Amino acid sequence: MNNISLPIIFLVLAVVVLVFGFGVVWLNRRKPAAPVVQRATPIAKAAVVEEVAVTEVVAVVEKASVRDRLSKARSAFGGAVTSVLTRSEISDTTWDELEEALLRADVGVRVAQELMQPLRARVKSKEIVSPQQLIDALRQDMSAHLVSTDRELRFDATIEGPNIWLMVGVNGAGKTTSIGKISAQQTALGRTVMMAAGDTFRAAAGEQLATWAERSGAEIIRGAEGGDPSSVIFDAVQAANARNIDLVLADTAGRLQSNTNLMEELRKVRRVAEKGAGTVTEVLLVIDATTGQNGLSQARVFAEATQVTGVVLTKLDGSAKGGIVFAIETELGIPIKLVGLGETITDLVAFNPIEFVDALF
Ligand SMILES: Nc1nc2c(ncn2[C@@H]2O[C@H](COP(=O)(O)OP(=O)(O)O)[C@@H](O)[C@H]2O)c(=O)[nH]1
Ligand SMILES: [Mg+2]
Repeated sequence: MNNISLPIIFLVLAVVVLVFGFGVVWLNRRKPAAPVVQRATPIAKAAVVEEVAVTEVVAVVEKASVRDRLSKARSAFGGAVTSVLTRSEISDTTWDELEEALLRADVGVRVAQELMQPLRARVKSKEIVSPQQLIDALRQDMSAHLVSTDRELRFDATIEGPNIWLMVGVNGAGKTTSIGKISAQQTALGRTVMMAAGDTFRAAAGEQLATWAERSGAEIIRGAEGGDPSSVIFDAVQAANARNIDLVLADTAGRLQSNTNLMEELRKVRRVAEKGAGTVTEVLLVIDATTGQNGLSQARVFAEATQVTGVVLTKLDGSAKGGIVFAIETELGIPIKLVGLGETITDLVAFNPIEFVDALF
């Protein structure tokens, strides 16, 4: 062996080791995704047979993602928390930073005050002395603000005819997408679902809903473009009743909330929906979390018109303004029932306040 070939052998060995190393890393990163992808499909096609398995998969997907998906909300709020914790004592700056972070997260002025005032008192009385104690107390108080609400989706198996869940909200909030996700979850629970394409304002809305019906294994009734939304929903309820279907998920149009006609139309939709065999057991207001405090004024208008029973807060994955949760629950007393964390069929989870608050810190 001469002097030149030895370094070359080392070089070749180094390359082999590197390639092998990258290969192992690459394979490991691919592996966890595989079972989810393979088993996501049966939600639609064999819901009853795969009932348990599918529910499990959905649960796994949820668990893994909530904290990750809230990274944007955390980056807005967590920066202040870190800054408070790096100081050795609680100062004026501490209060300023926390209050600013709460307002930036869009909890609203009232809730920010409700959170800050008791903490100031506890610091004054020396019950709380360190920044760490202050942050821990804030986290607890934030969770406490959100407890004792009934977040269960109301499904009454004892009523005659199908349960009707109405989806309301402004355009683009995520109504149609959320119906698709809810349908998949309810189908996985063993319930049969009929969708009602009550957004007759645009033809594309019916198409979009039909795609979700197919994906989630639901049936669908559609009306003509520009047709009367109430009659589409009425027809869907009648059809569901005739076929013994458990649940009607009714989509509605959502032009701007300042449009009073929309509110009248929604009142009518609700009235007509119950004229036949079914009962409206949920009116879910869909709010886009990225709209912040604006979502609160929407909630007010819709709640007055339609007796909203719960909120679906969508796009929390892309929002730094998750604090709207506090404003909606404390100022309007409407429970957040579901949160949207992305655009795919599994990206909707039951709202868990403790998990939510923890994800902000
Ligand atoms: N990132 C994200 N996008 C969402 C979520 N929910 C809905 N969207 C998207 O928001 C847009 C509007 O949704 P759509 O259901 O058509 O709203 P609608 O007008 O209220 O029916 C679509 O592009 C959806 O994919 C969510 O939870 N996260
Ligand atoms: Mg829609």
